[in-house]
Amino acid sequence: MRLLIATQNQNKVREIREILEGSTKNSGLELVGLDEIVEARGAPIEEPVEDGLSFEENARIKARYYAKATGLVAIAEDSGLEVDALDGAPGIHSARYAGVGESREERDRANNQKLLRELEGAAEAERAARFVCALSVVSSTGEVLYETRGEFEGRIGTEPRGDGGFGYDPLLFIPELGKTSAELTSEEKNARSHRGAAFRALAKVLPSLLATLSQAAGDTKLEGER
Ligand code: ITT
Repeated sequence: MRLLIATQNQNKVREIREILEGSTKNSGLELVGLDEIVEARGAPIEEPVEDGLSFEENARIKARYYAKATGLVAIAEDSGLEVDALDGAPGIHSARYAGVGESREERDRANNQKLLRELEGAAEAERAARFVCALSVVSSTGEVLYETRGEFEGRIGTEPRGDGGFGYDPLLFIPELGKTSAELTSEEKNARSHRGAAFRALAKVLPSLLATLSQAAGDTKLEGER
């Protein structure tokens, strides 16, 4: 069975593949990226309008949209950074917080600069923050099959540190490790991250989810034969 990793963000795709690798190996499951579908079709898939009011709503919007667009079971996630001193901002607006930049790298850089500006003069205790990842799995017929959320706690540093990861990783400092998320190896980040937590929770229920889907597919076939 093919499962779509429904995101246009290649950094997310890389991390999701790493996190799910152990649970999908020899499982009969194939993880497919949007880039493979686009290449096979020779036509791009437009991005959906993410007009939900929460990470959960946006994850579901994306999973529904890409499941419909591809006819596959789609796993989408909406993620971002919540900063306590900013009442949870940038939150669901994390990807385009600074509102500028053509490329992802430019946007990430501008977002990080804006965040540091907004927090200028904020004391350490006010810089508490977390990454959030809401995950939604939707069947090809639009049925929500599974949803969960993961979080990754830290605090916002006073300057970017590290070259790993993407987005706000150079700014999320993890006090217990004395490092930012961008200074962790991908294994270290995945073991603690919001995305790691959400996708490991999914990995646990994947076998029963797939059994339900195969059963449903079998039932439909039987009905067709009647
Ligand atoms: P899709 O909607 O296609 O999945 P996107 O990058 O637009 O891709 P989101 O709308 O979920 O995804 O925005 C996520 C943003 O939150 C991302 O661009 C980063 O700025 C930030 N973010 C999420 N997870 C992160 C992580 O693990 N490390 C650093 N920044 C992260």
